[in-house]
Amino acid sequence: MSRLIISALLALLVPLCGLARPQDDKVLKVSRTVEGAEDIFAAERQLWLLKAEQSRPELIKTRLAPQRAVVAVKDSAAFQGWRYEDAGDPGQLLYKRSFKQVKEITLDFGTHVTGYFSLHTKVLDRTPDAPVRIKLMFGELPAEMNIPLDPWQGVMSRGWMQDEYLTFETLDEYITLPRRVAFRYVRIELIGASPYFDFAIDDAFVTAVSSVGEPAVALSDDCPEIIRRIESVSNRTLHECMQTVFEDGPKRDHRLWVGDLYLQSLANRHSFRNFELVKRCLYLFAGLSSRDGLVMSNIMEHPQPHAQIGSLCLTYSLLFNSTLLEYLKDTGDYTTARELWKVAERQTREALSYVGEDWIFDKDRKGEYIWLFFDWRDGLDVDTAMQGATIFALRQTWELASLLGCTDQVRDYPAIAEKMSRAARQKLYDRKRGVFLSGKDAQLSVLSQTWMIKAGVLGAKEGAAAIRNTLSDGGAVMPGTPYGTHYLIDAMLLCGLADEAKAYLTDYWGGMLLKGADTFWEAYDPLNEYITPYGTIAENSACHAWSCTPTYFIHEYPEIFQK
Ligand code: RAM
Repeated sequence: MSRLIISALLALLVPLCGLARPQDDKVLKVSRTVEGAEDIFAAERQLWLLKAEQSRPELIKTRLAPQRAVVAVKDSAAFQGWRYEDAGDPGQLLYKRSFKQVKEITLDFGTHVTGYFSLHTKVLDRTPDAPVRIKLMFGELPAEMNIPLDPWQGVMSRGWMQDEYLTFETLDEYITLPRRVAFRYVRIELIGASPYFDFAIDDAFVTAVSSVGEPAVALSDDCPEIIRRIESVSNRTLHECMQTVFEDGPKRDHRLWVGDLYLQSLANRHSFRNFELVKRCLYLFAGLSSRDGLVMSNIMEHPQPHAQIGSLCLTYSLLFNSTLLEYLKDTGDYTTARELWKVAERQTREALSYVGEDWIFDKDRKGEYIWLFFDWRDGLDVDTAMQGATIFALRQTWELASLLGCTDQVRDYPAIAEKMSRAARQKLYDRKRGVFLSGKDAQLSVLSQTWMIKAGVLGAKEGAAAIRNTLSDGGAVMPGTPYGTHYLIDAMLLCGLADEAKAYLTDYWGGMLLKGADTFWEAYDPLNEYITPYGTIAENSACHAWSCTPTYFIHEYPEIFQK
């Protein structure tokens, strides 16, 4: 199929799904040519990468067995149309039987696991005279396991799907799949075996990996049950994403993103408290920043740590500063914060280069596209949110400088933040409606309000009104992911909307629980189960870093959530 036809199909598909496509032309156009530019951190890079390496954790390995065998049931009342029913004990249904008779079986590990899958074969009768081939399909959710994958509808690689063929040249031994998989269910199908001998699959397990074990923080005894369950699933989500970096998702994309890291570091404070891993990630971002000093949006670790070429996202670069600030508050590690201060200062300086004489952030100021990510919701206008995010970054960077005693380097930040706030109120705030609007079409969105509240442009009273006015307006653009929803809860709490924040969090994340979540999802809209930024729900990640933050809210505000 030609690229043109694929694009046309996607253009039709995406509005139905309600989320924008992450790998569309805009994102790929972000690449800037800075090869010729002076490498401003040339003197420090290697040391930063060495420090990152020194903080690399050993993974904890745990052997886990499947809990039961299951059968798939197509059911329009189930989440995304599929559910599993209990079929019995794998010991009876699989390990003791000829696999030539079993032919196909699905095993359920009872919860989300990330690791290396092994199985053992045993000759039951006569001599193996030919290789055996099986197909494995790993999945996080029932629908992903059961909807047809081909012809492929996804906008990202078909390679992310966790289906694999295994060929046994010899039997009576263990074989381990080299690929790390993230799943709850695995389907094993017989593809080919010789008629002249028989065999069984008489053991199956996963060697689960994570850099953390159990959470180090407990809930109060009288904490409501629903909050307890939400906290536990949030912690499981974070546990699975905490590998040798904070990954965004162990199924997809297996990598470190700045925006995800910021939220993970907040949740980590109240769960696993592994600050060494946060430190490693900060040094990786610093060491792998562009030659002109910008923090790249994401980093892959293998074969050696490297940033995704050209993938720059200014909203994420700025969150490097907030992550560093929170890290310093959590650890008191002034050495790291002092070393990385110059990286932080470089990010806000970049944002300021987009601020016009009218003190408004202008994404078109340099005549080239910049990626400003706030959520995957299709059609979201980000102009006003970016004004807020810039002011927030200036204030956070000022706070960092104050702690480090180097405010002289950013002396003008408080005044600029004030001027930008005043300009925002004059130009972007609709006083009559009591809300911020965004872009040429004066779009009303939740995220415009939340970022203005985070920036301190709206105080508690006006902020609370802006949130209520927006949520009660049926036409407002809502976040389509737990990432955007995190900032809504955050803003509600900043404005004193404690009851609303608790109700919203319980409803949103509790809604995923009701639909069967063992870990929280990358994309979720209570009104649309099929929401996806990727053209197919099969490509969504069902254990996604940025959805783990209820654990942060629940512990950061115990008097609100744990009573
Ligand atoms: C997706 C990933 C990741 C996120 C980026 C912006 O590709 O889910 O978590 O940070 O988008």
